[in-house]
Order: sequence, then structure tokens, then C-alpha cells
Amino acid sequence: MKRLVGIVGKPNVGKSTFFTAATMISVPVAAYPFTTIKPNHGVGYVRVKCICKEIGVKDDPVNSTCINGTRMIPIELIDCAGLVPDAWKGKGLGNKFLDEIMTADALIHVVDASGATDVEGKICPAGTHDPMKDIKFLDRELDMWMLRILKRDWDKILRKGKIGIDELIDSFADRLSGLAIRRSSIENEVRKLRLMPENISSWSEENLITLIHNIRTSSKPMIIAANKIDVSGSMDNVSRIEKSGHVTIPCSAEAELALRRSRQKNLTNYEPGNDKFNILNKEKLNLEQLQGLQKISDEILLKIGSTGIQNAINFAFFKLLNMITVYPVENIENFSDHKGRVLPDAYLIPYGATAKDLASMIHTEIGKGFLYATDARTKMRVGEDYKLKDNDLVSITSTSKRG
Ligand SMILES: Nc1nc2c(ncn2[C@@H]2O[C@H](COP(=O)(O)OP(=O)(O)OP(=O)(O)O)[C@@H](O)[C@H]2O)c(=O)[nH]1
Ligand SMILES: [Mg+2]
Repeated sequence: MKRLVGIVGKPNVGKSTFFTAATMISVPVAAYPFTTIKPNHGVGYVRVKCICKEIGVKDDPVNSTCINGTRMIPIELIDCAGLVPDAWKGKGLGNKFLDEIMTADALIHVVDASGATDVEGKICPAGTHDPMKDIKFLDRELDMWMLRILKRDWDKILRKGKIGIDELIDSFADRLSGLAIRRSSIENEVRKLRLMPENISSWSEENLITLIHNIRTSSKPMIIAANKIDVSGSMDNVSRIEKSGHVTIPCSAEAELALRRSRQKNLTNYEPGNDKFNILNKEKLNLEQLQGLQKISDEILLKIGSTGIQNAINFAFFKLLNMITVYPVENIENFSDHKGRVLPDAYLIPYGATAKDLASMIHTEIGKGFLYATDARTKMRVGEDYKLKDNDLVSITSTSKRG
């Protein structure tokens, strides 16, 4: 049930800066294309309002953190290598990079909203490259890559002659299986387009592109992180991207990284996603650093409300992937685990997951021995098919005990 979010885009737009700001794992960042060749995997966090205040407890988190009622729950991110036009044909190691991108369940497409990098990620004067072009280009690369995979041994399908819908979908699912795409998504889209297997020899290239585009957008949902908004003129591009109908989050990965580092060094009290911070150790900052922090505060936090990085991550997990937060406990009276730790864990699970799914997520054996779950707020028992709700506080009773 773990979900992976990929940070993707053309080279030199700030993907690795975004990744470092989110995970605090230092990876190479530089002002030229193809700094990243091997993808970086790391742990970032989603930010949620913890239930500790609502239920009136002082918590003692184990798998996550809670500061003043704000829970940070770990999630997995992958910083991918940049794609250039015709990556799907193999240009710039495109095939390899696309394969890696497709391991993700949802994508954050980082674009350079300052328009200061050309189509291949080389530096150009700010405002001279239109980031809308990058959005179209990436969509096309992903579609063409998937189309190529779908069409592998296409003749084999055609030669079969009469083929039933189930057999057809099976063969599509088989081809796309390496991309973590579910059979049901493929079936939905084939049926929606009313493509008939008996006419497969007359399906046009356009039919196939539409089919693959729909499968991709439903199974690899994406948002645009419009980065480098600290560069003047960027917000005009952000508005244009928004107006074109794309879900867009204005970002400054560089600002987030500066703030996270200031917090790490105890120079500020910044928390990821906050709209303000206080300087804690003014005497330890030089004039340049002070001015830098002031600029972030005035020009990003005050104007936009945040650096956008936390919003983008939260959006990816909660809106694109439809995850919810649940709090499993062992003791329903004081909401603790067997060591007495209150609200020890916050789990992210997909909307629709059941009490038994949660049990299996905690431990396979606990899932196998599932007896019932108890809503720790109401003390009511629920069965294995109970669909968990956001912020549920539950205890699992199983024949198998945790160690
Ligand atoms: N002004 C500004 N520059 C940024 C921002 N984020 C990243 N950069 C700069 O953009 C350049 C590229 O950053 P990277 O994070 O290496 O970009 P990338 O997309 O990972 O690049 P590749 O790995 O080559 O694909 C670096 O010089 C960063 O300092 C931002 O928010 N604002
Ligand atoms: Mg990089």
C-alpha cells in the first residue's frame, strides 16, 4: 500500500533542489543539465493536523513527529533524471529515465516558471523560454513511451484475428505491467472509449494515443510545481499555466532549502509548510544571510503563503493518490501502544482501505489473524470490511500479537 511520488521534468529546473529540501538528503545540484543521472530515493513528509489536540492527549510519536499539533508523516520520493525532447526514442538516456519515472504512482512535474532554461535545460535569459512548452513536451514523452510499450509485438495481437475484450485487456495489462498500472484502469479506459476488440485492425494511431493518454493520466496523476518563483516575472507564467487548466503549485525549492537549513542549524524556528518564521540566533547570521531570509519572508511567504514544496507533496499524496491518515493504537482507553506511547503511529493508507488492510499493513501476521477492530473514540467494534475514514483512531484485535 506504499505509494511513491516521482519528481520529474526537463533538466536543470530544480528537481534535486526540491528533493533535497523535502528530504534533507544532500544530492548534487548544479546549474547545468543532467546533474542527476541515477535517481535519488528518499524519505520526505506529508504535513497533517494531528488528532492529539482533538482527543486531548499529549502524544509520543514513533513513526512520525508531532510539533504543536502538526504531524509529519514519512513518505517516499524519487528524484528522477531530466528528460529532453525525444527521450521516448532514447535521446539523452531517455528510455532508462522513463522506466524509472514509471515506477512512481504519481508525479510532481517541476517546471522552471522563470523561463530561464531552454527546452534541453540549458541556461537562457529569464523569461525567454515558455514553460507551457515544457508541460506539453513532458506529456508527449510519457504518452509516446507508453504507446511504444503497448505496441510491442502489435502484429501478434492482429494475427490472432478474433479476440475477446478480456483477452485484449489481459494482453495490454501484460505489456504495461512493468509500469505499475492496474488492469482495472486499462479496462475502464478501453470501455470508456468504446474501442471494440473485433475491430482492432482498424483502430487508428489517434485512437491508441487517446487510449494511452487516458490510461496514463488516470493511473499516473500529475501536478505542476511551478518552481523558481523567487525570480521576478515568474508569477506571470504561473498564472498562464493555471489558466491553461493545470493544477499548479507555485514553488521556490531554493527558498525551502534555505529555510530548512536555517532550522537545522537552529537559526530559525521554520517548520515546513509554515507561512512565517522567527529568527532565533540573529548574531550567528551574517548580513547576506539575514537579507536572504528577509527576502524569502517578504517576497514568498507573505505574498504566496508558503514556499509551495510542502503543498506540492501534500497535494500529491492526499489529492492525487487519495490517501488518508489513520492512527492505530493498542490500548483504546489511553490511545497508546503496548509500551504506553500515546498515538505512536500515523499511517497513510489509500481511501477505501479496510480495517483488515490496515492490520496487514501493520504486520502480515496481524492481518492473517484479524478478529475485529475497535473504534477507539466510540469503543464500537467494526469488522474486517470496515472502510477506514480520515483520522480514524483504531485498535486491531488479532490472534497474532505484536512483539
Ligand atoms: N532561483 C532559483 N533557482 C533554483 C530553484 N531551485 C533550483 N534552482 C537552481 O536551478 C539549478 C538546477 O537545480 P537542480 O536541482 O540541480 O535541477 P535538476 O532539475 O535536478 O537538474 P538535473 O538533475 O540536471 O535534471 C541550480 O542552480 C539550482 O540552484 C529555485 O527555487 N529558485
Ligand atoms: Mg537533478
